[in-house]
Amino acid sequence: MVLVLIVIFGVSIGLMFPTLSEAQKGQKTFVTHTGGVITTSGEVIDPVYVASTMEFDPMEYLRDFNYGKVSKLPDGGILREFTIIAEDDKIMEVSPGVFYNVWTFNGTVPGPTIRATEGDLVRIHFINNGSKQHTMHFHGIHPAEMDGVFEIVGSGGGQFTYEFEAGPVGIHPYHCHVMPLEEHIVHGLYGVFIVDPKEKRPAADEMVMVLNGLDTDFDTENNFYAANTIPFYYQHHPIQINTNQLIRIYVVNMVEFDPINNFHLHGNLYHYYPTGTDTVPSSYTDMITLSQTERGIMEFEYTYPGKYLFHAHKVEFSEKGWIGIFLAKDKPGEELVESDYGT
Ligand SMILES: [Cu+2]
Repeated sequence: MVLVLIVIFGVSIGLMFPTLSEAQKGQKTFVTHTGGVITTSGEVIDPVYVASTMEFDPMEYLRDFNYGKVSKLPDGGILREFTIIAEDDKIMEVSPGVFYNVWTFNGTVPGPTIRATEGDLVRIHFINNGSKQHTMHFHGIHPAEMDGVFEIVGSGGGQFTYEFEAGPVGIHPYHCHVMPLEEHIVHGLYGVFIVDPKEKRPAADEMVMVLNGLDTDFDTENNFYAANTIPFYYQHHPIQINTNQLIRIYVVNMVEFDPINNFHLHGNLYHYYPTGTDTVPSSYTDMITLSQTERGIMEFEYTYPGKYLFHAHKVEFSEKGWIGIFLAKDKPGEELVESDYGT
């Protein structure tokens, strides 16, 4: 299995905070061994400056929920229809100068966050435009033939329609389940499926964080780690939040090859609901540890404004990209910059 990987220059993954203009200045153009011409993004991956090649904006993904095409069923129930297309030929700059062959659902890693209410009928029109066999396997409760394991969907336009009732309430991953599974997962064929309770959760600033790893040299060890695919993204582009506002994070660990991952929050503790299936949190903590596909809901509020880190407390992972910053501001609408709080 030969996959395209072009490491163009030493990767800058230091803990630095260059301005956008510095990022742009750092762009370099190279000719690959096959004659292709590639321009890197500079010191920091930033969709503003790499729009031509960047297919994925982690800031947009963070709060992007796909509720599908909604219609009413004859019995009064709700039908939510989604079209998901698998591809396996995209090349993405995942870290400055590192181009990686990503396998995608609807063009991104992770795929779209699919969201429904408990009891809705979910219908997924799945099209495999890839060069390999793929499926969609949802965690949750559904008939055996909708499990996306034995009903293999062929390459080059194969189709399958998954249909099941949304449930149980919570956060569930979906991923391709074709063997070798680790290859199909580590290249990016996964996403998040949220099932809301009929009685909605309290209003909150909601986000999705998929913890993932990138094995860019194919030695079955990850070279990079991230929340939402791009290493260090939310450190270079802090997430703006408000003080005294409920923050709700749907978190899933999809890291392949490593047995555990974790999520540590600075200056605060969170209520944690494993799998999101219970209304009572299991713990009030600043640190959870997750095996692959373990997931849950975190809820917290910041009292004091300022800059707070969140990261894996498996230090290797945070130093290889799984780290970010919340900028908590007192006045909604105000745009904070990191320098307001020092570096
Ligand atoms: Cu697959």
